[in-house]
Amino acid sequence: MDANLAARFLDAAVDRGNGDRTALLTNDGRVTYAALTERANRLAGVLRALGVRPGKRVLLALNDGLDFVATWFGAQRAGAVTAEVYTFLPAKDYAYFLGYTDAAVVVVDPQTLDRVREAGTGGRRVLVAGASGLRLRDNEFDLDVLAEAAGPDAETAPVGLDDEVLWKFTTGSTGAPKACVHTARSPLLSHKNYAEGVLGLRSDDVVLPVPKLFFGYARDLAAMFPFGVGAAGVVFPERTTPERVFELIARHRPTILVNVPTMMAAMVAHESEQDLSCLRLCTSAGEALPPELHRKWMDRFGVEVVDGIGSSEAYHIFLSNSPGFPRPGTIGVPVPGYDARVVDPDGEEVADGAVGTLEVSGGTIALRYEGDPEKSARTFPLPGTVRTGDLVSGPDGAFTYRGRADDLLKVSGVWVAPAEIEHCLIGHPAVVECAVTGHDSDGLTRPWAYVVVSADVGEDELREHVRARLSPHKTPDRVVFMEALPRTANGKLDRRALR
Ligand code: 3SK
Repeated sequence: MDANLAARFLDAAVDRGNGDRTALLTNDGRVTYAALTERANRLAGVLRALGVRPGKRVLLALNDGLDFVATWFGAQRAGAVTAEVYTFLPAKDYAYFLGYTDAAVVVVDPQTLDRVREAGTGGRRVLVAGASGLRLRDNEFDLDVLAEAAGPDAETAPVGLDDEVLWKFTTGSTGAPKACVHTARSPLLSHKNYAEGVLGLRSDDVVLPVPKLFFGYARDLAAMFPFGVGAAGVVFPERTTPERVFELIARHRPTILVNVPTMMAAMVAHESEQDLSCLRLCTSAGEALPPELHRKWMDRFGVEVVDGIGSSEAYHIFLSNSPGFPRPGTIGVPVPGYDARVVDPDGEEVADGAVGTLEVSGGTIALRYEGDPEKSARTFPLPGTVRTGDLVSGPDGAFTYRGRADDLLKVSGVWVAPAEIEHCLIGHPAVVECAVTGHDSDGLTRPWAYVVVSADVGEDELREHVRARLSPHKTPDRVVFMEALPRTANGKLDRRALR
């Protein structure tokens, strides 16, 4: 069967008789599978007319909504390679992504248009969603006008399982973001093994994502995987705040919340009464979920958490807990289809329970980082294997996350994982979020903690909280109180900014 993702996720749903079912819940109302498929078809025609040929990149700098999803699937229908980026980037970052992807077409909306213009599009075609009333320039096209003119039926470009169809960007926390190049096999296998196999996604599910759709974790779970089972996703353009999440839960009564630890902490700290009884699951990924936060979440909301770890390199979540088997403080076991090894710096497997770096093999590992053969060779030592750079111990029933190998601190001659101190601090009732980094003190590295608190608490009390629970050298030299911790676009802690 053809592996074109538009055929596999949209046409298959319509063919199964789901045309009238809800595919998306947007601020403008519900969108059926038939309507989404027609919009995607029209946009496939538009992209073709603008010169997009199979294998060419289409860059999305679009806020979440119907047009994000329809353009994405339209580009897939046309055989293009999709890549999507955050919508609050400065112009210089769009210049980077435009050059790096060499996109044939960039799709923007009124909010991103000016910064993309400032970035300089170099004669590329710019497709503008929601352009009505805007004065467009040369090479800029009104998406609605072109979609109206395009036919509702579109040719589906033949795509094989091994064809490159999408790029997922790394967060760029250690340099410029790189694209992990994926074939059609990656989303199809992740859907089968994680969404259906682990989460048990079913047709009556409604999935609400906390991160925005440019982050593959959210895009796949809210605007692709549900379509494989006739379920629905909620998409909304506004920034996600706890208030907005609560409001969307009340309005759409989702069954699955796709969450990240930082939002879980903010939701727990929110004082208002909330009814989350519609949720059957809350996924947590993107960062480690401290066991204490997991406990606070359960005490407050009682919604089961399915904690896992994924990456753009591995396409999606590759280790996870599963519904009915929560193991707080762990990231679970390999998702079906993956093998995980914990290795020492020489690549030798460490003893059971010892800490080492995680290597994962499976059918969804990226082919390469586009344009970076050295980094690709270091990260993907064999086809289908990725060195994640994550420190873990396990299996012992399930893997435990110990931090990023490159975040380790050498304090008093001993390696210290910031995650251990962070997990301890979050156990203090007043601590909502925290991060620990190394601070240079006369040539020696000392741990400093940065905390967001919900109640009056002093530095000494927090240092004492750690001293009473961990070895003395792990007590932070300083505790810095902050309004919020710096975060990358997809909600991960930005340690570089803290340092
Ligand atoms: O955490 C990540 O970086 C990630 C990336 C892609 C898909 C899923 C996840 C959790």
